[in-house]
Amino acid sequence: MNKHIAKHKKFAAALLAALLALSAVFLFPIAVSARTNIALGAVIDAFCCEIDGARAFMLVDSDVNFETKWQTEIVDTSHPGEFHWVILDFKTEKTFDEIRLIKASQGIADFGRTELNAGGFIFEVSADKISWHQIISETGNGDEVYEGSFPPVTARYLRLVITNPVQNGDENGIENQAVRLYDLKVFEYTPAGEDDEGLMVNKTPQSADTSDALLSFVVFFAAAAALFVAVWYYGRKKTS
Ligand SMILES: [Ca+2]
Repeated sequence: MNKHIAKHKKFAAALLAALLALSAVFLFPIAVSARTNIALGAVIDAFCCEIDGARAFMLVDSDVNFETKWQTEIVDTSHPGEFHWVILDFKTEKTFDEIRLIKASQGIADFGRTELNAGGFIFEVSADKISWHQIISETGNGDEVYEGSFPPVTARYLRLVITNPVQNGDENGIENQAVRLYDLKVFEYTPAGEDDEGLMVNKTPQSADTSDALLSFVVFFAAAAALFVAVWYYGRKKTS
């Protein structure tokens, strides 16, 4: 066999393997992000507090570019000493196991201002809005996008309590600062092995996640095309 052809065959096989590996890396987040965000269909049942133009419901509107946020007063004189909180009502019992919270520094108006990111917060679930069961409790959390997973829970109501609205605030909430949160996603539990079926039947709008997935696709194909052209050009130069 021609030495050049054999060499190219080997190279093509290696390239194919590399592309497959890249596909796995880029396609995996797409499969994950296609999970149903039940916060999108939920309503804000009650809250404390909000300001004009940054209402509590804007926390769960799933706006693609993180332009809308839930913001509270800096000093809340109407509720002295009280933490800020929101209650989501899924309207029926839902089973979920993951939460994603987009904090201030990821939003359009507060972009990069990490000092405004909530450092302390609690998530609780309830069937009746009377007795609450804590599923997440964070203090001193420095994430710009917080992702929390937990064993699947089934509940109709989810309460988010902000114990420290900023990075350097008082964990007891005494030093009352403004809450600034752009988005909250709650992912419905998908039993293992049913992912593919879930993808097929999931018709819930997933605006932000779908655009992320699309971007991943575009980046992947651009990178693959660039790599292919570079290899082709290199091979051509070598054989000529
Ligand atoms: Ca929003």
